[in-house]
Amino acid sequence: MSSTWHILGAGSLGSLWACRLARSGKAVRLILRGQQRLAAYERKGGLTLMEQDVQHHYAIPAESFDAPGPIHRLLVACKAYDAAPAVARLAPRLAHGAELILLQNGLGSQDEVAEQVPHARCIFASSTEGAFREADWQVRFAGHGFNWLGDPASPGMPTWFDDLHEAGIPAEWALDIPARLWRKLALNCAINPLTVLHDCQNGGLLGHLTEVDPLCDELVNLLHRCGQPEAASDLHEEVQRVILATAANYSSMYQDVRHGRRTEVHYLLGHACRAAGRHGLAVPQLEHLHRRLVDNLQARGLRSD
Ligand code: NAD
Ligand code: KPL
Repeated sequence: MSSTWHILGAGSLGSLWACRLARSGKAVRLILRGQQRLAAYERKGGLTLMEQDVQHHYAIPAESFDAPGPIHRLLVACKAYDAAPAVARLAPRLAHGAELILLQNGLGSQDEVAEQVPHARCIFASSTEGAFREADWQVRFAGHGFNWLGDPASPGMPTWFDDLHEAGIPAEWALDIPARLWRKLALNCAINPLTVLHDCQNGGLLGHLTEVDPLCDELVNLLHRCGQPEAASDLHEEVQRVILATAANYSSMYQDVRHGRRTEVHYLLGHACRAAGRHGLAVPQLEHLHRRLVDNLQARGLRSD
């Protein structure tokens, strides 16, 4: 089985992973949307990673979707709403037993991807690292963090896991990956939409704790109903801790909105509301927040799905 890391989505996180894997000597290939993007990339000659004030260039090979050759290991680094359609286009190239690592935030996109590739193993990831694009093919490593990877369907650690340590990618194999994804989703639901609605940094929510707390109450009930008691434990305290620790930061959803980009709301607050509906659980605060957010996004001319 080939040990090449194919990377789908050469954006912020995909480029960060690609550069670190390539500099540790791993075989890496980027998969780009089409011939035009491929030509633009080849003119640039590679990816640039900025870390503090140091910049390094990595001449990582790239190909388009229809390149020949099977794919055995695929890092899916698109946004949640792009992941399943992108993987569906690549499905004919995925070898039997191929492994996909899904970096998407939130929940729901992982199952959408898995439906496209029943012959592949889907490994879910939850990342607290931070990266953003400064220009095309140039990414800044903005926040050190950690990555948890796991497979809810099968506990065995993949044979390539040490590649991550060798590449300096901080990671742990997590048997409780659904709980970790739910916990992050709950934090994102309690913080991110309110930062958009109040047009504030995370710390600005200290002035709106009367809105944050009832959301946490409903999220705790929802997590219990979804069989995720671990993810519910001390949620109120953790939300306040994160608000304080990231007081000067703008949430990822705030940044998407500020840059006029589509948000991942469907896989965050949208997923929470749909899950509550499936369980017959009333979540009026979350529903109301979702409606306000959708209205706000639509008023800005942004997609709200
Ligand atoms: P991004 O928008 O910077 O990158 C996504 C890339 O995927 C873009 O380059 C886009 O062109 C590409 N893409 C989309 N559809 C494609 C297709 N069909 N074929 C080829 N390429 C395609 O996004 P990002 O910030 O790297 O986020 C990716 C995921 O990681 C999101 O779910 C995000 O929530 C999560 N995440 C990001 C960070 C971060 O700091 N950036 C941190 C934690 C989690
Ligand atoms: O993950 C986050 C985000 O901005 O997406 C935090 C900092 C936890 C806020 O919800």
